[in-house]
Amino acid sequence: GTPASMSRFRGALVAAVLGDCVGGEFEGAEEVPMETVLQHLNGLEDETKGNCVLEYSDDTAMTRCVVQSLLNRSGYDQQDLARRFAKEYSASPGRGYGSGVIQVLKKLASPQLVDVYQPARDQFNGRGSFGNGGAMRAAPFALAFPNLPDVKRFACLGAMLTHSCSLGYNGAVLQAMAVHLSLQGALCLPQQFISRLITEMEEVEGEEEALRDARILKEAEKPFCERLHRVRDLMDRNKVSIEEVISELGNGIAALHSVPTAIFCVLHCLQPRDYLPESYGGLERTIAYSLALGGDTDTIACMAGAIAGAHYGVEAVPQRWMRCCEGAEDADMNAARLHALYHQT
Ligand code: 8NA
Ligand code: MG
Ligand code: MG
Repeated sequence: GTPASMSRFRGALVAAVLGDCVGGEFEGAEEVPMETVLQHLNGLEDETKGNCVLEYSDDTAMTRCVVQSLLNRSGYDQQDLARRFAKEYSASPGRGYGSGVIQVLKKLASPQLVDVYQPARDQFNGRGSFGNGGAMRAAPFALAFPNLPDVKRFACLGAMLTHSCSLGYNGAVLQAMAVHLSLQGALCLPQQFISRLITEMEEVEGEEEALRDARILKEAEKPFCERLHRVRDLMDRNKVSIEEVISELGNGIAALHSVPTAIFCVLHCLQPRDYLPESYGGLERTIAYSLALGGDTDTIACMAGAIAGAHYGVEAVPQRWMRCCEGAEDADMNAARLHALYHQT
């Protein structure tokens, strides 16, 4: 498709929901044989299976808040978004939220709250969360703002409502940038795509807070850059085992151990792989591969889905899979509205 086409917007938002709903089955599992993944995905083809049988989790619940807020406010409004997160959590607390973030969501509900970023700063003895909860809901920022500086700035602020550690919010910046570039067609040149992300993150992680947080947590000087270099090394290799991907990139709930992993899943699945069905297109390969890594499967598949969906477009999303996922229809409609906002601003 052409850069920033409607199909790419719809693909990004719908495939993110799919990744979350389909990935929920394996969340937290240590080992997920590919055979089990393919069985699960085959089951979605069953005509007798009811519509929306796979429920979405916190990833989609919070993404929907971001989408609704951006649309209703025609841009980023921290008060409005904070209120929506709090309201969504109190209406459906059982969506599988991270154990720490729940405290933030409860505090955000208080009408006395003056600074909406304060509850996030109080997390983990003032260090803030480095979980992937900011990154999992970052895609809509890339679908609302056409300019990269806006995408980076608002993805960062939107994440800081719950994640004040730079290893948390910079994961959101990276994820939003990956969706932004994919939307422009940048995945047609995978080497340039990853190089561009590294260049951008060099700057982002050169900020004082980022350097300080990395030091405190005993990570590399620029942790996301280091991981992206590993992504580049892995993509240059012909054969890579699942075990190597997990040990090099991770599959956990930290943004650092999941956002570069999601990006790798997309890049690795640009070509057919002999352990994936020949009938699968790139989007199906990406989702299947993300699930086979185990760990935080719903979130890794959700983030990989958003990036891949922006590349392949909505035509690549299997209708049968979409039918099974709660919230996929809504995502499709909202993507069209975000497309209008993006092209108007
Ligand atoms: P969060 O902010 O509670 O972070 C998630 C977890 O990361 C926390 O509960 C801590 O265990 C750990 N953590 C984060 N920051 C720190 C820190 N500074 N020091 C020590 N530990 C820290 O919630 P979130 O919104 O980031 O979480 C998102 C994830 O939780 C998503 O995967 C989502 O699907 C959900 N989830 C994941 C699992 C799983 O097993 N992978 C299970 C249920 C829910
Ligand atoms: Mg989840
Ligand atoms: Mg998860």
